[in-house]
Amino acid sequence: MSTIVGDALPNIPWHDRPAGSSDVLWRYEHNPIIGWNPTARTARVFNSAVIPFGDGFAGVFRADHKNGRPKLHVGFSDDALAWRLEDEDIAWVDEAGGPAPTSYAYDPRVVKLDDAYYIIWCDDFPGPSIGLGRTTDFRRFVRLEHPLMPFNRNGVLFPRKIGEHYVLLSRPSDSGHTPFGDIVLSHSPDLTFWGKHRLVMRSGGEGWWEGVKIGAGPIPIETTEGWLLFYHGVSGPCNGFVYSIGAALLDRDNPTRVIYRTPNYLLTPEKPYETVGFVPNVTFPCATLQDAATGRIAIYYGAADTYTAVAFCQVDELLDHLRA
Ligand code: BMA
Repeated sequence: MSTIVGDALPNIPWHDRPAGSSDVLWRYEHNPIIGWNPTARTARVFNSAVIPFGDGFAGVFRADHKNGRPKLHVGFSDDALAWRLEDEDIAWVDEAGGPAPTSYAYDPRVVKLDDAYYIIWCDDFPGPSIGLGRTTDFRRFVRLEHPLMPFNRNGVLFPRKIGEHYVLLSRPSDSGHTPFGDIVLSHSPDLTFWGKHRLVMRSGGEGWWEGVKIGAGPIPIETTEGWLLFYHGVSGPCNGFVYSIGAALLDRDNPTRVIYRTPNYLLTPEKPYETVGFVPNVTFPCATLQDAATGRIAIYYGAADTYTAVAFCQVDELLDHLRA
């Protein structure tokens, strides 16, 4: 039985766990779903966000252009696996309707909040900070005030107010590749003014796989037992960072309280599309689709800063795994 609080999603992409596997999170056998040079202008599409939209799905994709700069692109899909990506990046406007281009933009998340879709990403402030924007139709995209000051590279909104406040997870950083990082949480009454900052989880935990830094992944999933948060955990062997995927359960009314946290990663770079690419050894989750009727979850992650890949799990099995 599912413990997910939310809507049924009968058209969620799904493949059963492969025979012989006991993994809590298993990869889609046809990964990656987006490979090198997916459009004329773009070299690599990864660390991207998808969401149910209309009869199908929409997405906001991190696309590194052939000049090396990341931008955000829209895509649409009927099955959330085969994507029609636009070659032009999003033409942002400001709240007055004037052009508001990004100099770079990466690692988007998308969430439906109230009557609109909000996009949150790493933006140039100058220097990395959190950008926020809104759309209702995935055609017109409006940039809003930056929620946080530089430097911060990783913003994730909760899908509803908790009590009186919208809630944002982030990972304060430096302006470079940041050899540290914890997950903090901020509150806002209006999505403009943010405060009451609180520490949620620190890097380290019990494992070296998350010893350098951790950051929230997809929009947290509400369950009857708490908020299910997939996150990235980074270790620092001698030849660079390694990004793996873990999960935690946060208190439903007070998400600064961590109820469970995986001692071991759930997924780490193993497959060639995860270990070989523009940045080897990266699995970086940015979105999920979930079906409250069956408890199925599809997780979208960037692989090796090059590919888009999908993994699956069943919410009850994951909660049992976290409790163990
Ligand atoms: C992080 C972000 C991600 C990227 C990762 C590995 O700091 O920049 O976009 O996937 O590094 O390069």
